[in-house]
Amino acid sequence: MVRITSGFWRDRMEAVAKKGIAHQWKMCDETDRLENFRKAALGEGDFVGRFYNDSDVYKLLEASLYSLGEFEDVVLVKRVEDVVDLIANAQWEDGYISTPFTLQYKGMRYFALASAHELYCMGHLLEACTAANDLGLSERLIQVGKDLVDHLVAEFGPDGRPGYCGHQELELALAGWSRSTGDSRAMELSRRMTDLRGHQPSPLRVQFDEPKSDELLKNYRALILVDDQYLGEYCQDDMPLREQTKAVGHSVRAMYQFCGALDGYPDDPELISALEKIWDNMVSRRMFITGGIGSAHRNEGFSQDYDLPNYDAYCESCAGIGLAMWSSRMAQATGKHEYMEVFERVVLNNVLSGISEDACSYHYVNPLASRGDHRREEWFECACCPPNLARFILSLGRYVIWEEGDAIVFGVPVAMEGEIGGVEYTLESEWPWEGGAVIKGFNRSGRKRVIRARSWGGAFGWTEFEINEGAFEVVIEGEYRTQWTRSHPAVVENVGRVALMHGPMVYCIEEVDLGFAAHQFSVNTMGPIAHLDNHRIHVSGRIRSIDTGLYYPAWNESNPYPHTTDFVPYYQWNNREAGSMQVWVAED
Ligand code: FUB
Ligand code: ZN
Repeated sequence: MVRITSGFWRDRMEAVAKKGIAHQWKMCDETDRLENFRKAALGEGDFVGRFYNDSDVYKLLEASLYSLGEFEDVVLVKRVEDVVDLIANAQWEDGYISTPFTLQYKGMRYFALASAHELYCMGHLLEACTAANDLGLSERLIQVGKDLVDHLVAEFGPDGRPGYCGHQELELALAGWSRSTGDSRAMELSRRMTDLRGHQPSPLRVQFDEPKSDELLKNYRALILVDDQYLGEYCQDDMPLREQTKAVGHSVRAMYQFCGALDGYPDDPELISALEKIWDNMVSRRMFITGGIGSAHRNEGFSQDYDLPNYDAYCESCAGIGLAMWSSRMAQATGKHEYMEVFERVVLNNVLSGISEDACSYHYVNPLASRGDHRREEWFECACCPPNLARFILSLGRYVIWEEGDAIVFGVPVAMEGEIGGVEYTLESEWPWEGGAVIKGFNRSGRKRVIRARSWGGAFGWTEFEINEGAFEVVIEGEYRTQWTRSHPAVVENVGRVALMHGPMVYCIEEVDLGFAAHQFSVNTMGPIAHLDNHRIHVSGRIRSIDTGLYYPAWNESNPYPHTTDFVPYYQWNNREAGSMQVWVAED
């Protein structure tokens, strides 16, 4: 049990719990996402929306359960009961559930595993069922989960057909359900789906030859087939995961796949070694400074090494959440602290940029530069990100503390309290603005234990303290550095530019502070910097504002216009009036 108690993250949780969730349920109502379930229960009416709209309801239900585990809210209790009824009524006798396939594509269950998202949606439903089981809430939803797993095992288990979804998700959901309920069939099915993926002929590929699947697959041909040949890289179905060395394809799919595989095989050295290779490729060549991943809009995913375009970055909020989920699992599987550094980076920058201060508007993509035309929106036609942000923010505690042998590992110094392995603890900190933390508590485990925490700030790595039985208190020293950062020269867009970081926080400049377009400011990295009370950082530089002509001789740059401005934390951008923004700023 972990409770985030105060400070920065607690504020984010409260915004989501008190405003964001109600707003998102309203949007689900207004966009027929809930109506689809009502119609499916009756078996009549037109399905409205995209294949995967059911998943938005499931993710929001999961977020609502986390919220109820922490905040009292009678209106939300009623909402959850109603939604669970809708879902239970739309579930078939045999446990199958999908509103588009109940209403529109009748008789076509599993005809298009690559595109139809049935199993992806069921995976999100199963995660909500797992949350209900973990929190002891909603027997009815837990029963939905049991029936669903019975169906999945019958259909795709050892006595069923080989199959898995074009969009990974079910693998991690099955493993989570198994952990929560002890149902080993779910874990076996999760492993089976991971193991089958990437071997040819793929069960996804053969359906492209079926004329009756055409209608369902048509929008995915261009993504998955190249010259009419099945390559499968888009959905990581081109080779077995254990042979993969690079991060490829659709980035959310990739992240969920890595999570599901690790959940199934947390101690498998061959799998971990493959994931470490993919990780190295990704963090050294394919990840933005914000922890964002996915450089290309075309496939919502990875492209080539060092292709990290600032204005056109995709960096989907869901991909950032997926990377955070994978990072924490990698840290737990390997014991290496580097993974939690990426966790902090992606969560504090890419993920939090996805949600407004009031938690009621969202970025789907999170670029590192903007001309002023990119704004948060209150919802999207493809609305995977808003409910994913809500559930992640409310469940951060699941990713930041764990046991490893005798050690209690604190992966991130978020202010929290709880009990783990017989050790009660309270962590106090000023995270994410300052390194350092005080951890105190009471060891009732009956043996000596180790408190292991990252030495946040100056030096990286783990710091360890042995604690005896009884009361303990340890102080972790840490001081965040403020530093100008450059990128590898192979990243063409960043040549001659610098980014400002304070600890794990990436900063940016915005037109609303500058009074002119952000790309016209160049910064003096040798000049003084001042930390302001509101976490801004004040710097000096000059304005590149030229009133000559379109072109002019370089020696004639006679107008240096000194100027000072504030950098603001990147995650806060776009919370004020529209305007341009830059993370990578020209160096004077
Ligand atoms: O396909 C379902 C979700 O919608 C994906 O994860 C996102 O990238 C978006 O395409
Ligand atoms: Zn998304």
